[in-house]
Amino acid sequence: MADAPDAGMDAVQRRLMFEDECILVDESDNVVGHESKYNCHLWEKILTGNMLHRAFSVFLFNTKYELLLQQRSATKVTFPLVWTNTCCSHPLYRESELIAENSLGVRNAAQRKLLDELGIPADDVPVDQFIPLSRMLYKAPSDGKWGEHELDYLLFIVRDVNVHPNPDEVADVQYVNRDQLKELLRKADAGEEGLKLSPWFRLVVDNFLFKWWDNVEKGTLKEASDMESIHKL
Ligand code: DMA
Ligand code: MN
Repeated sequence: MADAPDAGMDAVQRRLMFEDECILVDESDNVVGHESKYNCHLWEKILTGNMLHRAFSVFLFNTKYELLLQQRSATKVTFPLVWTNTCCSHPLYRESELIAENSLGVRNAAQRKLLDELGIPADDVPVDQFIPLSRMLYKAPSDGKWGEHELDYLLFIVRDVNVHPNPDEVADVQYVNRDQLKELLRKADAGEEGLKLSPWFRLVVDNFLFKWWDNVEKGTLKEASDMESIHKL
């Protein structure tokens, strides 16, 4: 018999897989239910059932306008060891993270996970400082058993913060300027040093990031925000 999908799963990640209850949405981002993180990320279920769920991706810049990247830990069930934007996760099916107004639920979740994954104190990332820029819908396989199908809120924040990565979540971190990111993209494309980028980070890089980086530098992120659109990528 084939192994169960969770055979050999890291204990910390297993707990999150069964305790975290994700928010199921339709393609217009209306809440239609809830489902365990485990079921939401099983590729077989993604392909057959409706496991589209709400997610967020934080892009944190310091005041030198460098972007903080993280490398996911080796124990992450989906996309281990890939380099990606500052922090990604899911708002959970709970009152504080379901608040739709001004994406407050998602911003509350972002503050929670920046502390959990990167040890960034909540005071360093006040919820009113996150600027939701847009939403994107995408599907991506991780390996044979796991993947993503998400409606992802893209949140930007410009702050100098204290960072203490949690080794259960994060293998490494680095700040990059535009040229350093371009060099990482080149290496990933060339397959150099085994460097891999997450599919959702790559979608944001290819479709939006450098344009929005201009807005970061000019202090015009709010003007760039478009929360009416959902980009199907
Ligand atoms: C899921 O991130 C969200 C996106 C945008 C890919 P994740 O796998 O890091 O979630 P978690 O940190 O909750 O494990
Ligand atoms: Mn997900």
